[in-house]
Amino acid sequence: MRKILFCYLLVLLSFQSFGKSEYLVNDGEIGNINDYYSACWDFYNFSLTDKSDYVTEGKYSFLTKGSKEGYRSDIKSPWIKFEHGKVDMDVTPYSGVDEAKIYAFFIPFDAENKKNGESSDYEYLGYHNVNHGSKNKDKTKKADFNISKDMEGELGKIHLVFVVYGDDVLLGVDNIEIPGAYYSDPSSNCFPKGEKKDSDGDGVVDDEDDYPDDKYKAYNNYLTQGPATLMFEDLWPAKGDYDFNDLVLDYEINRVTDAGGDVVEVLIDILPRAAGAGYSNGFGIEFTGISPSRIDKVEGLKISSNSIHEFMSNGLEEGNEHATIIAFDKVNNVLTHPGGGAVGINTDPKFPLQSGEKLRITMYIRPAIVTTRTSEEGIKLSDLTMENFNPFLIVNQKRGIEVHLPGKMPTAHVDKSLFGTKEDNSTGDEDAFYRGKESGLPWALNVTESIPYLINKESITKGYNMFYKWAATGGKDYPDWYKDNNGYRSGKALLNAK
Ligand SMILES: [Ca+2]
Ligand SMILES: [Ca+2]
Ligand SMILES: [Ca+2]
Ligand SMILES: [Ca+2]
Repeated sequence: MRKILFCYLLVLLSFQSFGKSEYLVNDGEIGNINDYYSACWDFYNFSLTDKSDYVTEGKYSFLTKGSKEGYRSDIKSPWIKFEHGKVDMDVTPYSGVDEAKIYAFFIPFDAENKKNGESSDYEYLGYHNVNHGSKNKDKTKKADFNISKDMEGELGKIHLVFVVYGDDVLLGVDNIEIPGAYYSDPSSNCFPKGEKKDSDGDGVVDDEDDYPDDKYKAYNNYLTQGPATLMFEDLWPAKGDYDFNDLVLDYEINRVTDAGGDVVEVLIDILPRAAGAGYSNGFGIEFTGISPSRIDKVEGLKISSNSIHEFMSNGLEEGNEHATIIAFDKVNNVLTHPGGGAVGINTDPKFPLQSGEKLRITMYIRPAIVTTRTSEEGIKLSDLTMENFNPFLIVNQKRGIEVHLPGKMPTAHVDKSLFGTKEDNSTGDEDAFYRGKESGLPWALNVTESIPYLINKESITKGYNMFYKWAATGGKDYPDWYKDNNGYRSGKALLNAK
């Protein structure tokens, strides 16, 4: 708004040259005091009048009041690059004004003051006393203040303080002239041109700060460009029907960093889309490498009162080496079964699609602690990449049965006796975990964009024609198997609840 307005104000604001010097002039003739605010002037206890009895010159003048005890009003200029000369104005004390004192100050720019840029180191420029005088009719007087040679080129504002004495009286002000060039940027909170405002003082200017009013947060850092899809097969270590829809969810992870680059919050958005399962499954995420003690608290989990999980006071699951959240312990907490004998939720097109409950889980990171005895590094973005993202399914309320992405390690709660049984080929070699004996096929998929999933009992190879080639080559061929490229998908086998 300010920007648009300013374009036309630039035309209206007069800049005048007297000889060598340039002057910023305010004669009130824009006619609306709000437009002056928009152009970075400040007025306190002033109005703009067009009542001819109180207009000094032109159609408009600024007007303030007086009182017996003295009535205070102020005018503050925009930022100005000063030139040598005089701050000058017309002052009209109307009938009854005993005395009007005008004090002028120079406010230098202070880049350290990110709130408004004004230095507290005012410079007093002088003082004028005008009065109505018993004989004079309402006569306009000049008040001027010297801008010395050594102030030339300085960036600052002029602050005028008026104290008007007289019972119920009025004082007019017009034709304020200040030697120098207009230097405010109305599109940047009226900061000087080229100087940026940093409202919360965290060292990141407002324009670049995703949290301009929160000094503890500065940037959003998304793990993926838009939502990504996770799909699970829950009969591990058996192969199962391979429809990968026993749990389907979309997720988005935002790692919020402060100005120093430390992660302060992890925001995990989860949209449950389908649960084509007879089992009551749960879903968790381990942040590999992040110690549970580094988490201050976790909010937004959907946990049943009779949960099989135990939790630490900060909300993480108890007993893990790495920080682990249980987003929901039962899929029914976030997706409602349609009833009517449907197998699962949102995998049978004959039943109405249910909308899943969106979860926003916030994991607050404890600030790094640096004392004389210990020095703890902050958690950086590089500590929270896809490498550290270890989501998993907890199968049918059995804590020991976890299904992870291929090559990811289980949590401390896993029942190790299941590894290497049935189709599972998990061995001592980390990369072999959660890969099948046949062609290394996985039980969980993480696709960094949101994709459709399979109708109940349709193998993923029926919906995604390149899937098998991708999986059987260990990901070498068709790394883009999930894309909607020509010949890649068979729509008949796919559903897309969101
Ligand atoms: Ca005027
Ligand atoms: Ca900031
Ligand atoms: Ca901030
Ligand atoms: Ca299945």
